[in-house]
Amino acid sequence: TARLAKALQLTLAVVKPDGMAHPLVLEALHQKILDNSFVIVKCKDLAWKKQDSEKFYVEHAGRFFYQRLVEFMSSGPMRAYVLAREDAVSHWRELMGPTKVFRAIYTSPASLRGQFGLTDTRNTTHGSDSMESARREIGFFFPEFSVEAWMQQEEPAFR
Ligand code: RTP
Ligand code: MG
Repeated sequence: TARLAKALQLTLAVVKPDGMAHPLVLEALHQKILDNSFVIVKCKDLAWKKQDSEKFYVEHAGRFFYQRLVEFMSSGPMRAYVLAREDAVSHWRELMGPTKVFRAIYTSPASLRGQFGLTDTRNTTHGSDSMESARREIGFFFPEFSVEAWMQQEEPAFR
């Protein structure tokens, strides 16, 4: 029904290069997807050139961590997911844990960053921080996918 589709949100989740290099990150992430009733709408592996990285993180241009961030994000393979769930954006952020690794370990040891984060930059995963960011970021990673069209379905369909 339309009600079902309206309750759903989409978010973008990305396993960053450090997460792809760790043998347990994908397993832990998939377990969280299952335990929390997320649906995987899209999934793909990709790798960025430095220009992709700079474009995606343009809002952080000039910050002290920008250079290492863009180099890190173009240093190896990534896996991107479009995830659907009620309240997907904030729920996924919760499962990732805080950005900074000390805070993640200290306040959310069971989160992905709490378990696997290496540094404040090499923090395992990305998750959109709002529905607006999710729309922009899903478009960046999956240009062929239409969030609008997906959301307008009477109920989620998988073709
Ligand atoms: P994201 O956008 O990736 O979900 O992360 P976030 O909202 O939790 O953090 P944000 O402040 O938007 O920063 C984006 C990414 O930049 C790297 N970062 N490094 N102090 C540092 O070294 C630092 N601060 C941020 C992280 O990879 C962070 O996810
Ligand atoms: Mg952010």
